[in-house]
Amino acid sequence: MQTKSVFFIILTMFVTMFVSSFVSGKILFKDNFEDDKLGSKPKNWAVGFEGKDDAEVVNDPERGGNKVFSSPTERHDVAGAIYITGKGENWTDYYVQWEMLFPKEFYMGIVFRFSEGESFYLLDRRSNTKQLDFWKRQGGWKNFGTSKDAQGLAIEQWWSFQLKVSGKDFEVKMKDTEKEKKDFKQLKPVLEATQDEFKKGDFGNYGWVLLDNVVIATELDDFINPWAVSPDNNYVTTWSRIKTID
Ligand SMILES: [Ca+2]
Repeated sequence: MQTKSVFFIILTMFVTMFVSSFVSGKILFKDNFEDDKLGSKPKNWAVGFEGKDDAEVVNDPERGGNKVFSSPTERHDVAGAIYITGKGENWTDYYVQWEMLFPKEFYMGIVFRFSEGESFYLLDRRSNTKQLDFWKRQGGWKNFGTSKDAQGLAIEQWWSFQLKVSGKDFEVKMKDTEKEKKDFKQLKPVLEATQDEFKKGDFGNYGWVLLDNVVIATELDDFINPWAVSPDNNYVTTWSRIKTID
C-alpha cells in the first residue's frame, strides 16, 4: 500500500473521531450486523409480531465478507414474524436509511410506526408493477401511495433507501447502492404520501428481505457518518470506504 493511502486512512480516522464527539446523541438506532454471529438471530432486534420465524444473520450474497439480516419466513399476513428494533415504541418523527435486497419476486419491504400486528405502515415493493407502495395495516390493508418510477427495483441487487417520517407526511428516496454515488439530498423522492392514523412506532422488516446498514435518526445531519459514534465499527467502515474508492 502506498504511503499516501496510509496517511489518508489515519487522517480519516482522526477526523472521524473528532467529528463524532459533536454528533452523538441524535441517532436512535443503527446496525450493520457485523457484530452478529452467522446463523443467529440479530441480537440488536426484537420480534414485533410473533409468527413463523426463520430470521437469521447471513453472508451477503452479493458483497463478500459482509453480514446482513435475512428473514426467509413469509409475510405477517400469512403468519410470518416481523422483526423490529424494539426501541421505537415512542418514536414519532424520524429518518431511516437502510440497504435492502429482495431475494425473490414477491410483495416485501419494511414497516414503520409499528406498534403491533394490526397497527403499522408498510412500504413494500410490488411484484406485479415493480413500484413502491405505502400501505396502512389496521384490520386489513389500505393503500395510500404508489411511486411513479422506482427504477425497476430489480431483485437480487442492493438498493439504498431513505424514509422520512414527519407528522402525517412520508417520503421515500432510493438509489442503486453500487452505481449511484449522489447523496440522498441530491435526489428527488420517488414516493410521497400523507396518512394520519398512527402517530408513533418502530421500524422493521416485512417478509423476506435482506437488510443492512440500518440507521435511524432524528436529523439528516446525523447520517454524514453514522458509524462514527460507534468506536467498534468506526475503523471497519472507514477502511471499506477507502477500498471502494480505490
Ligand atoms: Ca453488514
